Amino acid sequence: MLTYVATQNAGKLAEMHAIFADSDFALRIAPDYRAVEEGEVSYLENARLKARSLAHDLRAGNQPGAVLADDSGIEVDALNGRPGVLSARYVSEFATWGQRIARMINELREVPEERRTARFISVMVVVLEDGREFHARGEVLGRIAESPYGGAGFGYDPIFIPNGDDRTFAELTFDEKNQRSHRRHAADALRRLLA
Ligand code: ITT
Repeated sequence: MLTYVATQNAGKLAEMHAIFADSDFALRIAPDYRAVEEGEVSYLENARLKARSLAHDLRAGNQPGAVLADDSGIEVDALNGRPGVLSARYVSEFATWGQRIARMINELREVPEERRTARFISVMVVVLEDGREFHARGEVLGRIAESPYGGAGFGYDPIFIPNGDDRTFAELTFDEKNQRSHRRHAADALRRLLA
């Protein structure tokens, strides 16, 4: 099924390509995808906004194809679940990743290891060609490192250590991250739903 991905995040796009590689979804980039104004309420609402916006533009141009969107974030227990839905806007929409990671490490500087628990969440929405929509959620539990490690991945990967490992997501290989990430779990759930 020809499926356009509604994202401007190259890291996400690469992961989604790999995760859906052996599925019925033939993912394509959507060169005309324009970022939408995201809300502050839920991942689902934001993923729907992205998917519906691109689906609308494709239909307006008489282009066939389904649309897939991901909205994701990191929730830190010691920060009462922040930054969550606002993860891309933590510090500010225009901050660098160095600044966001430095702020998070600073916010958690007094927090001992056992209370540095966190989770990554991904909610994916697919809009099929006939307009039907499906969504699924995935999460991965872990904790926030005391300093950044590793050069792979993107975003918060250098400070997220998944449970069962002592390496950050940025120290895992691309394939290792894709086998256990929130995005993998959301994609698997979506595929089960559509099967
Ligand atoms: P699109 O909306 O265009 O897809 P975005 O980067 O704005 O791209 P989100 O609105 O879903 O994406 O924001 C998610 C934020 O959480 C963003 O800052 C990501 O870098 C971060 N994030 C999500 N998944 C991540 C992952 O696997 N590793 C590291 N950071 C991640």
